Amino acid sequence: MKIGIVGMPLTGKTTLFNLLTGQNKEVSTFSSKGTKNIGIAIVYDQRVDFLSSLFTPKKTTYATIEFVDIGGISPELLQKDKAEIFNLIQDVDVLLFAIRLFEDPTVAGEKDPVVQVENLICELLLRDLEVVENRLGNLKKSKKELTHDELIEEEVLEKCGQYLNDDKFLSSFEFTEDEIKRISGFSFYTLKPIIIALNLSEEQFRSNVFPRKEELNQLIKDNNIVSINICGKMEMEISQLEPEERQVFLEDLGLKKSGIERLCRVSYEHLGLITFFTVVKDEVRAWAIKKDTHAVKAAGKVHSDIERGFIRAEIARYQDLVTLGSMHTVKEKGLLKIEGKDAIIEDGDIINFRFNI
Ligand SMILES: Nc1nc2c(ncn2[C@@H]2O[C@H](COP(=O)(O)OP(=O)(O)OP(=O)(O)O)[C@@H](O)[C@H]2O)c(=O)[nH]1
Ligand SMILES: [Mg+2]
Repeated sequence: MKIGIVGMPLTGKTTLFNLLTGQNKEVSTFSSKGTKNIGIAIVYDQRVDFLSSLFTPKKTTYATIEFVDIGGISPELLQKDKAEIFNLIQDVDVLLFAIRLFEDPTVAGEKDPVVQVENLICELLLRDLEVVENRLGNLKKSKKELTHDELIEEEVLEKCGQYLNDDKFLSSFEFTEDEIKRISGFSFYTLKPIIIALNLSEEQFRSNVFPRKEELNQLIKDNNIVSINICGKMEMEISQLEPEERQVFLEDLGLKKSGIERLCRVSYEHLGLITFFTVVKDEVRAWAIKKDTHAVKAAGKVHSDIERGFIRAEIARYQDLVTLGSMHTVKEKGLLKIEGKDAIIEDGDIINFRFNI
């Protein structure tokens, strides 16, 4: 999964990036127009640790999330610069809005959180509308007669244009499967799920009291967004401490879990993701997939060859393994299921794919 961190200038995007990835990129009181930071965060999962202690593999691989941190987006930017910034996050699966609530007179930038959210929403709508209009313009200009496919594409894009002109996200509409296929190549931003990180000062974070809370909650609800509170600066500093020290400082902030663990939980829930595990070739590994995925598609996540040559999936439940203590006993008790292509994968399934190519 790939998450793009977007926000207006100086809202704490790079601070958030650092706290999520444990990196130490420069944060400054000057706007950093041209940046692009990329980092990987591990999706910590205690079940992986258990499997690893049981199977003692050579390698243990947690699921990961890739983060992209970009320069701030503001109405004052030139169209060309905006387009450049947006291009950097065209292929992300999720948009993470960094919304600033902390107050600091030495840091310039938009202070009103509602204005920040509305601004970003507006930019996303404009971007998508521009893509729609460009493509429609090209189709209309075409000297050749439009093919059957192009005519359908035109129709779908006109529908998209109407939604966007009404200030509505494309994600709020029920497209048919065929329509989704036809527009998937455009990487529309308003089709991407959004998570908001409210970047609070320590005091706001501790009290959970901050300006425009009601209006923010309404905006979040109206646009099918979820939000998470962070205490950017403080949490970034904590994430850079030695692991033993981290927990003490987090608990002092009233937190059980780190920023990345909280964000993972929220994003897995919001995106409807679950985890399955594989134990092969001396590697224990966690994989994230959408709920209700079929076994053959889960196989494809591991390797396209396994999907192509899929024979069956042998599935054990994580909880059964914990209770019984070994794969051997799970099998003995008849709890190892042999499933075909269409079996629905559940959270915590430990899968051995049988395939032939
Ligand atoms: N007081 C306070 N300052 C913060 C917090 N988060 C970020 N800052 C400060 O705000 C300034 C900008 O932070 P960055 O993380 O660089 O912000 P950004 O959104 O990446 O900025 P650009 O990339 O320039 O748009 C820095 O001086 C940070 O130290 C916070 O939670 N509290
Ligand atoms: Mg930055």
